[in-house]
Amino acid sequence: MTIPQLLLCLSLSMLCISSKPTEKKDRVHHDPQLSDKVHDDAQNFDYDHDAFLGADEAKTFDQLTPEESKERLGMIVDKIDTDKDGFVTEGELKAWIKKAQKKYVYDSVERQWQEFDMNQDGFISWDEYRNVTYGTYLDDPDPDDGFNYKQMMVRDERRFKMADKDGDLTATKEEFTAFLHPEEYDYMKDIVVQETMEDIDKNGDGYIDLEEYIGDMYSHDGDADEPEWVKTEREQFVEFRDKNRDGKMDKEETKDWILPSDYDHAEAEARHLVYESDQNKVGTAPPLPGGAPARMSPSPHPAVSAGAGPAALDFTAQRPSFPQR
Ligand SMILES: [Ca+2]
Ligand SMILES: [Ca+2]
Ligand SMILES: [Ca+2]
Ligand SMILES: [Ca+2]
Repeated sequence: MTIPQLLLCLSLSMLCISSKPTEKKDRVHHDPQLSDKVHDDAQNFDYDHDAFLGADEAKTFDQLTPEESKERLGMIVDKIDTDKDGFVTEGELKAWIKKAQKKYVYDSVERQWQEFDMNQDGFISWDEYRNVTYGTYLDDPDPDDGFNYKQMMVRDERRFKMADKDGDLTATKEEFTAFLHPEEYDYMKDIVVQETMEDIDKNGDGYIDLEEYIGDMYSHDGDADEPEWVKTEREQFVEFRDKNRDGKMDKEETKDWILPSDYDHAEAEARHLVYESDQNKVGTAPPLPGGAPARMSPSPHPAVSAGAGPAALDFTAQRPSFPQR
């Protein structure tokens, strides 16, 4: 897909994201929503802007003049085209939307990085992490809460070593991200399952039975009757969680529960945009002789300018009279 095509078809894009019901205590790791805005293009394009830019960046765009918006958006589209061949592939688009979707992960790592990298060498060693997090306890172990801290430290060390791919007991930024957000990394999924099972498996037999499962999300507190949602959870356990019907959840069953293979919104959106652009055939640049893709015009792209239609990504478009954020 060419860049002008992308910009035009973004204007026609509809992101179909269904909101999930919130549960009392959710152990399940879902991908974050692409936006928390209501998606109704008839009102405004806030939803699409969030999905494409991330909420913070989209907010920034609201403050810009039309000229500034055009320039910024042009630069962003250039960035999506990572191999700089003038075409945006489905893969490039998906990677971009995913990055916006996961921005909170990278932001949280950035926030914590300075705090832990004591000697500022660009790495976080296990010693640095341990000293910052448990230094006070290690200096003066309090026998009353000591057990808890020790347990937490042992658990952190195990997870740190798992994230530390090359085993040098020092985390690069990538390894530290895997440590702080293990659910985002395939190679960390086993330890996410292990930690969750340890939390819930009160009798320590290595399985989660029905009472342990319910006990993790609901405490009776003397209530005679269980609320309706707890009854539903009991049914869920029997019908869906305990797949082999032996009355308890093993590792695999727990993994299917807490790390479901969610519908991939980023992939769906990327595929949708590519599909739309094939339908529209608007703004296609003729291929160069020999079939080589034509290099698109440098930013700001004409397609980003005001008046290019009710573009979802046209940050210069006149909005309907709804209150601005
Ligand atoms: Ca360091
Ligand atoms: Ca390492
Ligand atoms: Ca158990
Ligand atoms: Ca089972």
